[in-house]
Amino acid sequence: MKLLILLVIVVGIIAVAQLAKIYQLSARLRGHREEDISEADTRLQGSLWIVFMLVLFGTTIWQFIRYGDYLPPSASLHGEAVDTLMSYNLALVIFVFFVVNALIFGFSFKYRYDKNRTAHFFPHDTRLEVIWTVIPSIVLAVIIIYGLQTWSEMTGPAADDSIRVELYSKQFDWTARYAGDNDEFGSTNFNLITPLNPLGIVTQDGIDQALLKIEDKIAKLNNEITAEKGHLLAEKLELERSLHPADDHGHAGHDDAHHEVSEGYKNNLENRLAAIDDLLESGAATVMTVAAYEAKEDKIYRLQRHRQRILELKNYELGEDLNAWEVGEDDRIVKSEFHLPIGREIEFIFRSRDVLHSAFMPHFRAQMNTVPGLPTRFKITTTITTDSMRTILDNPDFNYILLCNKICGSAHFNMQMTVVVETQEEYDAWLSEQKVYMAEKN
Ligand SMILES: [Cu+2]
Repeated sequence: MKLLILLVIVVGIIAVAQLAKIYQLSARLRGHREEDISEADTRLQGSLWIVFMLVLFGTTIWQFIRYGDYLPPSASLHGEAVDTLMSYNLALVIFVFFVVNALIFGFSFKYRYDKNRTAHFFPHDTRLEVIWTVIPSIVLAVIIIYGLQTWSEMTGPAADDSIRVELYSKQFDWTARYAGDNDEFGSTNFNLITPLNPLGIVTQDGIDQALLKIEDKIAKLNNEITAEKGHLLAEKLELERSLHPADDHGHAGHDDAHHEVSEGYKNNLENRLAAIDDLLESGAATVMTVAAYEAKEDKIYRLQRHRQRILELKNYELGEDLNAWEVGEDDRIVKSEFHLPIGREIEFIFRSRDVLHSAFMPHFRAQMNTVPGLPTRFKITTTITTDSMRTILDNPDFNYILLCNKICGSAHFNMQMTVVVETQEEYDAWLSEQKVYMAEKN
């Protein structure tokens, strides 16, 4: 069947090519040149411009009717400003679109070839040049100034009574952080990031935890390399040489003196030798390549440096300001869903652990890149609760959403969080139930 279809297509192409050839031949026989175009042809082509223009305008208008209302109503105050800005820009673009296309297609039709018409020589007109330079400049300036104004309102300083929420991105999830009763976020340091402290909040607990984790890792690596067979054998040889110096002829007198002083030391060596023999006989000794051994040594070195950085942070960075250690202790950490009260100004602070992500909350018309090492921010004022929006959209399953809008890796699609907008009382109740930072440790 497929072969048949292919055959029909091939035969069809050959037929068309042959027809074109016949047409050329017959035209030549009739004394026509290929480049001569009949008046009927010109009229047809000219009318086709108009037909195309009408189809283009028609489908554009149809798309606006069909898809123009693709967004649910804005659920934030500044979202309304963004929507107005977008509508204004869109109206302008549509107006220009219709004018320019009407001129292009209309003139193509009106000035189609006519052998009785001679072209008018019109090389330059200063007035025309000024008009089509100045008008677009003014329009563009208005667009830019209006856009900048809306932008600076969204990113301007937040009010004192605004609620601050930190959104922390990493491959591949979001974490929200709320300041505790002290209304202040604890400072953070990436050196302190551990599974129990994913945001690296600086507190005594956080530091102890990170140090413990590092000690564990160093101890484990140390065990691995001290049980290496080649090194054990070398150590054994060394120990045996120290324990039986008699093998080393010519220094007997000196060794006797040494023997007297270090009876305890000798015991230590013997114990170590016995331990090595146990390891070798039990088969617990490992064999690794020189490269693997050195890689582990290098890892230990880097962990020690990490430990050093934490100790320095402990000693110098916060130093005298004892309060700084406690600020973060009541921070609340929230995963998978976060809540906002209705009618309040919310200031979002965005941070990223690893790569660029983008926090996108389409219903609030809010989007901001999250940049490693550079906190970004954005403020909105909520206007519609989740419940009201469900009624408006007639969709009982509707939820506001935060999602990542920057392709950040393999599980990017899964990087989202539900946002719940509710009354102040509901919000307060919810927040008080949220996990206090590292609470499970105490
Ligand atoms: Cu992402």
